[in-house]
Amino acid sequence: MNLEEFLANEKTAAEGYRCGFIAIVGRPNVGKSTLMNHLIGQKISITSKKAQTTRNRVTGIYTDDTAQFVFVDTPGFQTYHRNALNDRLNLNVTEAVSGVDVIVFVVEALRFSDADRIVLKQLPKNTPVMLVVNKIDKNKAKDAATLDAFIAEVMQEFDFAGYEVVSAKHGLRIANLLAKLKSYLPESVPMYPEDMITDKSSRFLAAEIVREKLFRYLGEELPYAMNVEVEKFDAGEGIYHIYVAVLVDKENQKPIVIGKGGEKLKKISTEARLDMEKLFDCKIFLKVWVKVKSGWADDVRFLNELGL
Ligand SMILES: Nc1nc2c(ncn2[C@@H]2O[C@H](COP(=O)(O)OP(=O)(O)OP(=O)(O)O)[C@@H](O)[C@H]2O)c(=O)[nH]1
Ligand SMILES: [Mg+2]
Repeated sequence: MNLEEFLANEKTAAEGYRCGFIAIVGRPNVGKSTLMNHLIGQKISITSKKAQTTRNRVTGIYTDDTAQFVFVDTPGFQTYHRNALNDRLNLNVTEAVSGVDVIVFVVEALRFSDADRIVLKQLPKNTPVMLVVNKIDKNKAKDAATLDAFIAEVMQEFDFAGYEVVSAKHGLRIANLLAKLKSYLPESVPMYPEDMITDKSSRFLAAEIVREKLFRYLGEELPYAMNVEVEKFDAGEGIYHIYVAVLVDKENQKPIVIGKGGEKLKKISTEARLDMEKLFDCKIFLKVWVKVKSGWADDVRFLNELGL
């Protein structure tokens, strides 16, 4: 940083610029990743109809003239099926909430259950928690009295700092939520460059995009038994060459991913390539293939290698 930039930063701090961390937590499938993508205005965290789409913490950064918001999207807290992968996911959540300035606890409108309660129990006592009721676009949530009664009920469950209602998917009331969250951020100069939207590498984002397509185009159970490894990532001038292996647990899962005449795999890789072209803003050469690696979800050493 040169002197001029340093002085400019000093000035913004003096004028009450804010910057801080916000963790987004909640049970699987309430819309945490969709919400983060809309809060930062870019799709960097993958989403799907299936629970437990998010496996890693993903940081999304939103910067405007008055504040920098550093969001941490977390995996949905897993309350059953114990294995090394799920233990790791839960650890990711508890680590992500420690040391943030404010926590966004997401629930689905008109749905509150023990799975939500268990997440609340994991939260630290000394950090403000904002209740965010998502999916207010759903038909039953459109009745104001019903929604108000639901909010009053959930507010009893925890000492929330406040609440907001949103529809992440339709981008409704996102600005209101941002304004409320801003008041919890400490005065500080921005921590990241203003054009930075995530601290994750392009390599990680590429793997996530392929994983999203597996979640979207394969049956109910299979995506959970899979992972994705980027074997080569060449960021060339105007074109990236990306080589991705899909790891399945058993030999008989391989043909399901590949599909008849390779159709399924082709669809997955075409969709992934289009998303990558949008995100990286350049041409993409993408090769995806399937590899068998048994027992990976219970192999702690392998989870470390994958950075999970
Ligand atoms: N109708 C409606 N659907 C939504 C809304 N927000 C998210 N969804 C849908 O809910 C599903 C789950 O969304 P995700 O963002 O993947 O949920 P998540 O909480 O990150 O899920 P995990 O990462 O699996 O814990 C997807 O099908 C979304 O399209 C919303 O505001 N309205
Ligand atoms: Mg998610």
